[in-house]
Amino acid sequence: MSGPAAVRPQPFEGGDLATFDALWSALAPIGRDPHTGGYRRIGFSAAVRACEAWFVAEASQRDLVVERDGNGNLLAWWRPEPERVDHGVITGSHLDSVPDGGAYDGALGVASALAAVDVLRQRGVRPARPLGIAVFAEEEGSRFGVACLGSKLMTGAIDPARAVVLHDAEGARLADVVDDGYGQAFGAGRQLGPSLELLRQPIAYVELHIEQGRGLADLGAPIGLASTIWAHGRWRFRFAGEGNHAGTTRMADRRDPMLTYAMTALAANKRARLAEAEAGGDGARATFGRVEVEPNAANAVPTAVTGCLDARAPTTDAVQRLVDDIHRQARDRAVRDGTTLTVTAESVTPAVDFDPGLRHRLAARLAARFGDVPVLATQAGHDAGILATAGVPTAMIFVRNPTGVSHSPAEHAEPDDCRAGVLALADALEELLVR
Ligand code: HGY
Ligand code: MN
Ligand code: MN
Repeated sequence: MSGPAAVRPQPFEGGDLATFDALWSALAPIGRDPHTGGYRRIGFSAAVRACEAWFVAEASQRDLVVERDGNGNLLAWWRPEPERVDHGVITGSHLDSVPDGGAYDGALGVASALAAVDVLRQRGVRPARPLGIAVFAEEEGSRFGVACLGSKLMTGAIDPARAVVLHDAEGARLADVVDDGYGQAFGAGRQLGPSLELLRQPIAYVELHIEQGRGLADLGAPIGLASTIWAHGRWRFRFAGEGNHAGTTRMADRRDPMLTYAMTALAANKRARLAEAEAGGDGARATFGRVEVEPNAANAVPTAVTGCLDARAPTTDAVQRLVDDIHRQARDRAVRDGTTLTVTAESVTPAVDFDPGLRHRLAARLAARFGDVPVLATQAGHDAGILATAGVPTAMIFVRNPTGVSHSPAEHAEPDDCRAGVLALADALEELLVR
């Protein structure tokens, strides 16, 4: 990571903050839990539909033409030359959140894209090519378990036949969601499946996102550019044993899957810490963040425990080695506990290197306003990674997150840094649109 020259972004030029602040204050209340302050914009839910309605209204107010595909993805076009519809530039992000997530993850990129259109118009920029603002569906994979489901369906990175039968915790399948009326919103008559033609051979995709880490805060920089996304994925570890009475079953007679799960969670944490120590701080991540217990009764030894392992590492091979090591230790422990183990890969995303030529071009453009912009790797997955893997030249602009906290109600970005992000995105888009 290189450090920036101490350059303060010029004040929000041309027009005041009203445009970004108005966008943000209209979006912020949607899907926010009054008790926790976190967001419950779960994929394809009423809260996400309300966010999409906000987006469509704001896009329409800006005379952007809104299109949908059959996967729940949205695209709002600014076409200064109506007959010029291809080889445009795409920006945007996602509006769904993890349960009790933060306000900025995804939403900041969508609101900043709309505000960047306002800045470009205030500058009098007349793009030589179309600009599309994308809103990708179910990026968090919080409902159907597959991260970046909308962009993976668009790019063909997941088989629609597998996706359509994915089900949520209540047993509803994606097909049911499409059929329950949401389908009309999917784009009348369009099917789930590859829809990259909707982007019309873009020359670039540039996604602005709050940084999910402290890199920029430690460097004292308001914005940065992304170099790579670590490989990451989710594996379902299902431990099965023998359900029984918590009181009358002797400890020696138990086949308790909770024990095997607990030892596996400890082993996963230890293995990732070891990799982290060996790599001087950035070697691996292993998290069991979601656990389902059957029958989940206080006075019953569980019949089964299913834990979802989120594993991440700089390379695809390193993630596979990490998961294999954890799987082997879990299997050995299951033998000792008399339990059985089934491991299923739910969502796997390879490591991504963003387009260096595009990054250098944008860094040169941003230097005028921000000086030397830091370049950071990220351990968080993004739709930008899916588009990059599909061959679209892709870049990401990060906005400083003072605490680095994300996927939490405490996620935050300072208004000045959000404005800097809008200016950076407008500069980047202008660089790509005017020729
Ligand atoms: O989970 C992630 O890495 C991203 O925030 N969806
Ligand atoms: Mn995100
Ligand atoms: Mn996220």
